[in-house]
Amino acid sequence: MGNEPRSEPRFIVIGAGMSGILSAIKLKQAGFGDFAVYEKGDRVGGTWRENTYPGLSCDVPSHLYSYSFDLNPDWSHRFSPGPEIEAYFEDVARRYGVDSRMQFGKEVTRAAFEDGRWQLRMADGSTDVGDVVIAATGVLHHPSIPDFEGLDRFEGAAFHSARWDHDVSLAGKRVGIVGTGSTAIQIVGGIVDEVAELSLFQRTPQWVMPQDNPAYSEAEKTEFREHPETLAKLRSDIALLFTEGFSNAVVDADSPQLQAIHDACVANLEDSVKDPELREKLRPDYRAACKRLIISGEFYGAIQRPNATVVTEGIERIEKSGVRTRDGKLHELDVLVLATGFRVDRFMRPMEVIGRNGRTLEDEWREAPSAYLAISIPDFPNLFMLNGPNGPVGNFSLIDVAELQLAYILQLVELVRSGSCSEVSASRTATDRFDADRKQAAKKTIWSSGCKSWYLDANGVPMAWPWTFDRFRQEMSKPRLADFELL
Ligand code: N01
Repeated sequence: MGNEPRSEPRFIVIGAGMSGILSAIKLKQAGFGDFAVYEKGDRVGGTWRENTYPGLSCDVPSHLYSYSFDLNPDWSHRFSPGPEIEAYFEDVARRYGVDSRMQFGKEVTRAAFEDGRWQLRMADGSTDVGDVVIAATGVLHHPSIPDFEGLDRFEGAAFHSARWDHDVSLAGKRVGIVGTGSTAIQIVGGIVDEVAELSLFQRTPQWVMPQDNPAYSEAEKTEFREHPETLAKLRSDIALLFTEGFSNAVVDADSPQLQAIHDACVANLEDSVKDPELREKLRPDYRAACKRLIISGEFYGAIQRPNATVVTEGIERIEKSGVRTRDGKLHELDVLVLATGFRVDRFMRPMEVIGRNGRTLEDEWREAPSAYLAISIPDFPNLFMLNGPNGPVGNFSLIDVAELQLAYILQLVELVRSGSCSEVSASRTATDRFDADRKQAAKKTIWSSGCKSWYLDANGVPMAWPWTFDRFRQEMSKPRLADFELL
């Protein structure tokens, strides 16, 4: 305490996706002029830059999946396609003048807290020093590639869904898709009409929530443009529906809303899938929303096309001409798409992060990644995460989550700027208490109701925020300084 005011702390933002762009805009608006944004890719956009697969869209309504300070009257659909979302982020970064502050092709490989400042090193050998680091590094970022025997011997084209190879034409091809997560389900709808044969390799069936995706008319867009209050009201109406109908439901497995979601999914399956054998193949044996709920008005129609097949036999190995399943059958393929998800426990890693007294993030997260209120880690001062572990990743629009988190972080940083302290990090006691409380609360969530999903950590404990979104909003409104170590 009693430090010199740091009128100009230097910020380093890592990542130029949705939350990195947000950070740059908000830092600029708060008068923090000294910051750099490092991005390993060649442009902004994060997940929307990396995912380009056919059928890509966002399963959060577009008017909710937008920055609160930059609503977009021009969204084409209730759930707009991926390229439109990517264009929105590029446009926001340009209009707010932060794209010029971003350095691309700069992968941060090491961040170490030494002599009261963060020393950064990039893959190209360059370095930088900052007082505050904001890790806007994303969650669903590192592809998870199964170690199928023989994958490297496949003679067709094989790629992960987040590394789509657009040089490979799918027209008239036999295409296999491994996985039945949100990604695979969107891809099925995106390619079934183009390919000759589509085989969906399903390890676990999914509940599918039906959803219309109407286009906004030109008249509606004009109305939104001319009357921003209409647009703001639409957003808050959607937010309320989302909060009450979904966010509050997933954290209370006994809630009537969750039962309503389950019933809607069962009815969707019963009403949409005609062939009883296929219907049973597609029927999960766990509750809806235990895994990330699939939102799709297209999947059941697409998978019932004559050229589509659901393969439920496990994958034995990959051979040069296709996938051999455990029943001995060879499924001959020209293209194999691995829609097998992401390594969600990585967060900032593989970046080497070293906190106070040489403590590494690997040490800190040996058991599982965790962070006080999803933001701060003891002994990693002035390092803050956006959409870090234990946040509401499965509950709400991640844009709202990041906006609330950033406003909270800026309140902490204000302590550094004013000279109240020079180092801020969550205390060990508060972090342990938060961890114990969230693990206890997680027992009541739908994610603990008996299925395997990416929400669970290596010990089978849901990592996501286990309380209501209102509680998250409340927590983010003002830091409880007693929970921080201020030096
Ligand atoms: O990944 P996933 P995803 N053999 O982890 C299967 C977001 N998202 O990319 O269920 C056979 O959900 C695995 O099987 P199982 C959204 O939050 C958002 O689809 O573990 N199969 C599963 O079916 C989503 O939840 C949008 O038995 C294997 C699939 O691969 C998150 O991204 C759009 C296997 C992986 O599913 C991740 O979705 C798309 C193996 N060895 C995605 N390994 C939006 O709309 C894995 N699988 C915003």
